[in-house]
Amino acid sequence: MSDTPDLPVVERRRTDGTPADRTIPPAELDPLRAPTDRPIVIAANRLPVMRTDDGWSPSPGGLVRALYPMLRESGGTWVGWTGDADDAAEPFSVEGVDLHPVAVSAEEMELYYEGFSNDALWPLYHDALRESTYSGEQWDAYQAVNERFAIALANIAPENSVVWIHDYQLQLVPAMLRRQRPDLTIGFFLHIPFPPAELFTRLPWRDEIIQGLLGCDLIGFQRPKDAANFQAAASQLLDADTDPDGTIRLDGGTTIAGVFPISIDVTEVEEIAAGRATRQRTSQIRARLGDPEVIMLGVDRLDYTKGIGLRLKAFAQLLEDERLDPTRHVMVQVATPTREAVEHYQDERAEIERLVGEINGRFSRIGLPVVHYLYQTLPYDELVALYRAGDVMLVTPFRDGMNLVAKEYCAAHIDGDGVLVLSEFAGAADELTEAVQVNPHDDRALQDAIVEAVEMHRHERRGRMEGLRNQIRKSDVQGWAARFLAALDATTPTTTP
Ligand code: ADQ
Repeated sequence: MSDTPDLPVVERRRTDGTPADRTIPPAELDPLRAPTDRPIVIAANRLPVMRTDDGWSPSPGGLVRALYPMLRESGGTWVGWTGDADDAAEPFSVEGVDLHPVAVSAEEMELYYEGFSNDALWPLYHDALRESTYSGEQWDAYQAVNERFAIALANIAPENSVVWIHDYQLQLVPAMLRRQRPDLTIGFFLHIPFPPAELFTRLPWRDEIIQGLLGCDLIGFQRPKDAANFQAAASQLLDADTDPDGTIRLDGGTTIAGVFPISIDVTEVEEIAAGRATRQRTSQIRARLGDPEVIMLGVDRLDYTKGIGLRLKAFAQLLEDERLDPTRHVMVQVATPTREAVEHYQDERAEIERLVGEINGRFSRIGLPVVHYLYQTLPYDELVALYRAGDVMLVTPFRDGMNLVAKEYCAAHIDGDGVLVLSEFAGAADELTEAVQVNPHDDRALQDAIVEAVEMHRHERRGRMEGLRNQIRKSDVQGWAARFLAALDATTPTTTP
């Protein structure tokens, strides 16, 4: 776990982005200690562990690394699904943290997870980039699984403990839990955007979702705009009272909508990046790519929100127009397999693979493809070596809650070089203002941004990267978790809605 000496004051912000008056002094936010004396219980769709040959081990990733030590210290528990259908495992413990599995059947996996969560909510919450499927059967499964999580939490959360629920799969749990356990302090963090009311109101079960979330004392969002959208929906749909400081009042209950932009484990990435094995691997990657002048890099889950196809088209157009040269400029696109059972994802993969084939067919030379495409999940140290090898990182989502890849790239560039091209529609754009920011819907602007990044003078590149790295160092994932939990601890439990 990383140390964060300059941990900022808690970011309980107003919905317009300015800090609210209720702040937690930095002294209370030691990231090595749990920021509350009360036991912490986390609920997320997935448990933070993976099956290995010897049993279970903690999953990789900054979020798990940030929360695990806090849970261990507070004697807390993590409630979630193992990821396997019909897996009714008994509670167990991994590295001192109690884990409480919630069973999800194969049918529920299809209806609650692939269906309602990933084929109704996910596209709707991302600017309705794809048509959502609204099905009563999927909604019933979503309610049933949320109820199961709420019952599990009600049974295991110690009296007056702090419960922190994560993400769009579990939005009904707060109110369901509040009804059973008014003694608990309940928080929720939404990792993805909250849509504007014009879009959100399309959802047939819009009132139920807002009521579900208003069971919380504190809801954390990535960006001020997400918190403002939620407040607007609560006011418009349920006639809730809302204050500019994020307070929402309804039926005697009070919920705060706050802004807590998530981050990464900066120290971990820097340590991997500085290792000798990574340096060697970075040189090897460059050599394998034919020692090009500029390596452009994309790293994403293969999701239609991430703008991968658009980026490939921009690259192809630049080659076509001879603004880029296939003998000097190459692109590496790593795409993690994800949600492969959902049709929109199958279509997206087919389109990306068609584009890669088309571009390579046209511009590659024997033994030297111009686009190197990996449809694989890579080990983290390999990813960091790739980040280091990347001269220009292309992060061009149409809409993204935050985008951790943008932050990981900057943290990995301990050499102080490299250029980040970043979509204005990623949450990270609020903080990473030294990136070359672009509207990815504007194809010419995207092409110009890529050329600007490729041709940027070394002095400017280094100046911008310094700014980006300073920004990221100011707020890592440990600080994020500590700020959220401290703010949650400071709230007063609401009354039953
Ligand atoms: P995601 O949509 O999954 O997360 P992102 O924030 O970019 O998006 O995180 C992806 C993570 O996966 C990164 O940590 C990255 O290292 C890893 N990854 C990507 N491709 C990989 C590959 N090929 N091999 C191995 N690892 C890979 C959701 C929201 C985001 C929000 C996060 C956290 O959609 O907007 O930033 O949650 O809140």
